[in-house]
Amino acid sequence: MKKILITGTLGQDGSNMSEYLLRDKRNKVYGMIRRSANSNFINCRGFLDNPNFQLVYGDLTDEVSIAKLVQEIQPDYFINFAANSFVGCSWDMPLHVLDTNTGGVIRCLEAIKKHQPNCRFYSAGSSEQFGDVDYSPQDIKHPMKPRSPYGASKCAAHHLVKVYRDSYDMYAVHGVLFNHEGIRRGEEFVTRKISKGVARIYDTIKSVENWRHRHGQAARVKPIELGNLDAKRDWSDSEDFMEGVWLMLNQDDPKDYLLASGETHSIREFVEKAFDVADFHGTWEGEGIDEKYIDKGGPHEYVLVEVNPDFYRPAEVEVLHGDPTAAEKGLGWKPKISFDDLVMRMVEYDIRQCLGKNENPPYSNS
Ligand code: F7E
Repeated sequence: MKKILITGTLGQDGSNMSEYLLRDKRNKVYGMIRRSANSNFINCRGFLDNPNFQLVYGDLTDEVSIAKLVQEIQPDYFINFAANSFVGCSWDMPLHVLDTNTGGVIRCLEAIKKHQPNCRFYSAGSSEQFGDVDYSPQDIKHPMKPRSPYGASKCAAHHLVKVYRDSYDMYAVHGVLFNHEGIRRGEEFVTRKISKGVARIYDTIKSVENWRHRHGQAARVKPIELGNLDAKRDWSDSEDFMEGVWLMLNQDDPKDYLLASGETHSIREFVEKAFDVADFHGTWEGEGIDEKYIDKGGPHEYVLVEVNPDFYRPAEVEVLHGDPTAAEKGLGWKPKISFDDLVMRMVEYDIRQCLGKNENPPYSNS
């Protein structure tokens, strides 16, 4: 049996990776979680009782816990998805971001070096490393020009993985992953904020409209408040990336790759697609902080989105657009889920949740 230690198990990537690996009965997955008074297990409900899955406690900021896990489990693979991953708040707690995202990687590498040197290590990198980009699409050789404490922490982790690989002959890779989303995504990230907002508005308008038909009144809609609508991101479905990460861990020789869809779309486009799925069709009106997305198609006019400068960042990464051809050639990896399908899947799932279906977010990629 292959023993795989995964951190960040409760999050989108950790839960998707656990589920991806548990489909092979020869894998035993140890999912690391931090001790918390109110952990949210919703992403893991589908596999918590799988006999090949075991929850273990640890914390990236506590080297004792990381070393103990590696010593006791003797994993064949160590996949580090835990991070302080929200770019927006990385200016508010830069030291914690650095301690978790960079110090945490050193703690993992040190534990492996000391207790299980044959273990293969995956470090989760980010397109935020490229930051203020020089050219598009970006490839793995693009210079690191981070624009946030988060981006800087991932750049440092990238360098450290290479240093340990070269210095100690370890199998350690750092995958540079562009934005990846899905129905397990946290609500602080813009895609899930939009898909949940669309579902909430859909639910409000549709339920009131049934009533309204009798009374002729409009629903009271709270618009989705967003920051920079012009930023562009290269979005994929997280489930697609799990295969790419696993392939990166199973090369003959360790090599870093970039995973991306190869397309870029603005926040504005994501908003339009998401509302299309719910059959609302707005138009953009106004400029800057006065810009709004308004649906005038029905008997009532609804403001669906408005700008709130509180969501602007101190420094923005304006455009990210990845070139996945190296991963296709070197790993035989290609994304399967299109941008349109990703948006549709997220909005439809969130609408079902609003309608009271209360299903666990399923893992569907096969
Ligand atoms: O922002 C803009 C915001 O927070 C995307 C993480 O997984 O991907 C993610 O980082 C864009 C930015 O993701 C809102 O200014 C506008 O330009 O969804 P996000 P991110 O910062 O790209 C990378 C690859 C990672 O590694 C990270 O861990 O959307 N934006 N209005 C907004 N963003 C948020 N969150 N909320 C807004 O209201």
